[in-house]
Amino acid sequence: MSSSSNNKKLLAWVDEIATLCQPDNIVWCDGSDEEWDAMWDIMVKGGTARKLNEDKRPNSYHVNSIPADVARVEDRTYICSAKEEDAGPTNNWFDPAEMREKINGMFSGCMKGRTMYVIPFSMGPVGSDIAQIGIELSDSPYVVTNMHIMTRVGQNVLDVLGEDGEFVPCVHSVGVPLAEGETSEPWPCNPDNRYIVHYPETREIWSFGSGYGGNALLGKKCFALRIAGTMARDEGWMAEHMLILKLTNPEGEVKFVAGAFPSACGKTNLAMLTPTIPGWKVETIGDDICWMKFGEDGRLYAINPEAGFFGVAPGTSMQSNANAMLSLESNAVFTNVAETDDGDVWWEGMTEEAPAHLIDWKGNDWTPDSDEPSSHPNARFTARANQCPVIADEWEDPKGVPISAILMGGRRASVVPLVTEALDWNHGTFLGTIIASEMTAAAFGKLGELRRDPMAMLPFCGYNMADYWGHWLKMGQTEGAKMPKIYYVNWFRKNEAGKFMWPGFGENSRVLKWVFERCNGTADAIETAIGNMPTLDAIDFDGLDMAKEDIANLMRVDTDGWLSELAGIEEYYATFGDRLPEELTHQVNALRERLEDSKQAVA
Ligand code: O2Y
Ligand code: MN
Repeated sequence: MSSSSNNKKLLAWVDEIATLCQPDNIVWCDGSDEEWDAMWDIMVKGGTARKLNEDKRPNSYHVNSIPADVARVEDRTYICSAKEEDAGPTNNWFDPAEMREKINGMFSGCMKGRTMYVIPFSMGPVGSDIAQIGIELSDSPYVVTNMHIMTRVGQNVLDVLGEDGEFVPCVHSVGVPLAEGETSEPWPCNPDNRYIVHYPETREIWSFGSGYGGNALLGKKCFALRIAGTMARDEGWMAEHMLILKLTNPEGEVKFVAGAFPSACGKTNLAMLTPTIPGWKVETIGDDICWMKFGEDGRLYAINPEAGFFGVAPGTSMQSNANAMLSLESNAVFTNVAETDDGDVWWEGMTEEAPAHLIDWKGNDWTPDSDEPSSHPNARFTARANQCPVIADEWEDPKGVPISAILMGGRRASVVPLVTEALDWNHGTFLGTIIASEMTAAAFGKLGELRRDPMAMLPFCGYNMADYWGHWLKMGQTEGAKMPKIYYVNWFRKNEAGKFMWPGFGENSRVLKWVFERCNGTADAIETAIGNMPTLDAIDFDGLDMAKEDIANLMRVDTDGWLSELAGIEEYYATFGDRLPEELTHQVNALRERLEDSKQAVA
């Protein structure tokens, strides 16, 4: 296990960080199976990990963190742009010079007694024009193994980097140096001192104090969204929090669809869904992140920059997402789930009946009568994308796949109908800016409360959100651009009894079918004040056991509801001051006019 580089900038930077962090050893990672085994050997011996029963789940491991380090920490995530207004009101800004001083202090000697791993990784197929290279320096073997799954790690990345290629430098430390002879805690972290720091102008990432998920696997949210977002703005492409799926109709015609949904709104399930309508097929390109660049034909071509899934375990089952379950049958990592008596893993919702006895994620005996769930609500599986039974043939195509439609939506109990087609790109951009969703376990906040989550990018936009909206609008004005159609969807509308009206999961294929046919110009719609809506018979509801009343309600344009949303939208927009693109004010005014006109027409 070793790799090498002659990239002068990389070699100098590794030296510089080693001098600062003072690790006992430096290991250059090569992404090999031997390296995987060696890392797990260290973690099993150190009490961090447990190998799962080889007969049940080959080559897979279970790790539990400590309760203080279980999710992304948005309140400790910083954007250090030179000017505060360039980070904007939705980000935690910190003065870059002051942060550099802090970082120098924190990272000084922070890897003593540990090994610093140099992890060369590619976000996207190695060598693709849309892919980017990062190097993560980390003192966590858990990070090394998860990066093996989530990204492409190895010598081939360093080969593409060559002598003078560019990379995004990512430094990560759990923030717990060891004194001479001291051994590591099973889950080392420094929860009172967590800093997830981004320098958008110099394209650097520094993460301290957490070993978990998005805080530590720096290729994911930190690079692929926050830093890549600023690269995309500067270079005329898009880095989005979107799934990508391949949709095939019964005649074998294919379209690729992207989808922006806030964390924990079922992106992984939608990306892998099993259609309930005969003859239709959904295959997966990616479940979380999408990078899109214009092709020569003016269309947006997308890649999934990741190589694996870091999915929420609780609620994932053969019923809710069989393809995810089948992806994690081997070569997988499980974090903060429960341990079964036969050496496997279990989480709430995996089976209808819970096992009679488990060891919960905190290491305690657990029975179905226990007061707490056996797994943490943000427990995760890390699974290789190439193990997904419905991974699309094109998922590693270096050219990317042409996107025909973008779905966007949050979790709205009222007002927002099942599906609305945007009138054009600018209107679709406007709909993206007004996405709102309920709080989830993946982020700190009050459960159940609504928060605005434009384009599902609130925690992930590495610069001023209003400028990001401006970038969307500018993309649509690019000469020769053939932008995807945009659809605003809501799977979560409730009826008067407070029950979800739409069954979701595989039934979402009915909406996908309408979208596909709209892209082909073969499905009906009527223009309403809020956009183009399917006529009642345009969506295939055949065989769906749903009350007619609920179907009508799902599609109803709630004119008064939308009118009362407008004040909230304007109030939200006002927080961006003069950075707000004028076009969005125009969109609100135009929507108000259309709503008032339609109200008058009815009266
Ligand atoms: O809590 C974490 O560290 C993971 S958050 C996450 C993981 C995979 C995909 N999406 C998300 C998210 O929060 O959007
Ligand atoms: Mn996500």
